[in-house]
Amino acid sequence: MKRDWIATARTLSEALPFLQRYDGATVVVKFGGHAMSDDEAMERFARDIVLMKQCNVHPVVIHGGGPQINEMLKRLSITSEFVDGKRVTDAATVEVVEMVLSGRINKGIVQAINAQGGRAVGLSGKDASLMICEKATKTVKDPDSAIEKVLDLGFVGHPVKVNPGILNTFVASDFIPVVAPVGMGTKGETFNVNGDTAAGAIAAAMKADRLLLLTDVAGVKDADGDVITDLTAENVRDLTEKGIISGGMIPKTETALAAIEGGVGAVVILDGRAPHACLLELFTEQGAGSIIKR
Ligand code: X2W
Repeated sequence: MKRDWIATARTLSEALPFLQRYDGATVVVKFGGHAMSDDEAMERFARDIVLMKQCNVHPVVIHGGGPQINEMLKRLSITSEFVDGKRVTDAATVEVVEMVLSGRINKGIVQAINAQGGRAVGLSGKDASLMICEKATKTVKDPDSAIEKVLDLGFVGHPVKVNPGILNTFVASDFIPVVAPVGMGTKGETFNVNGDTAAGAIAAAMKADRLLLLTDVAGVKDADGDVITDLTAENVRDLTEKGIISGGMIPKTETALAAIEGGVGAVVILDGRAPHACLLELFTEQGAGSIIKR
């Protein structure tokens, strides 16, 4: 079949208002472990990121890697469990987490971006003291006695101070920062931070224009299972109270609310497995997933 080049030119022309709207914007992109399902998905993602930077839209990539950590822990016969979407992380586990996130995954994304002609630089929350953490705490109520007890999640970190200076330097140049969600404690500890939490905290510290949370679901769904394209913080709180937002979506919407509260322009929850999800959201009329604004 003959290719319709006029249609291609039209598509480019239609992107003009969006390119103008996001000119010079900072867009924090959370790339989850599930979204990097195969080499092709990785290549497409990398290409979108390089295209953004080429168009003077400044991406800051924060990645996850939950499934890849699971795989490595399994190989090493280390078992792990999750509480509210957070991995209970003992001393042996945090070593593996840092090796997988800061090593294989971070360098894999850096290499994929550079293979598309970008200039990616990989770092973790330890570099230039980017993300200082404290031990995360989790209290649970015993259903029978209603007595609250504190669960020990080990080396799960809660970001208390983000120093985005290093990222701002990259944004102002032609480098693309790629950040592994590993935080540092003030007493020499290494902390495992949920990728969404890290992305939210970094986006807020940078006062990013957009935070894109690439996941493996199409967005926030209503009671009928249809994606809600536009939401306010108020809508999110209301839907959560009604139990319509539940399960794995809760950490994402909580991250979104905290990021908006912290000064991020808007947060989009979208399916990272869909081809060119970032381009669809930023540069087309239709957009993608669910956008949450103040
Ligand atoms: C995550 C870090 C990786 C992550 C973990 O250990 O799996 C905590 O749960 P995804 O792919 O974005 O889920 N950390 C504390 O968040 O990966």
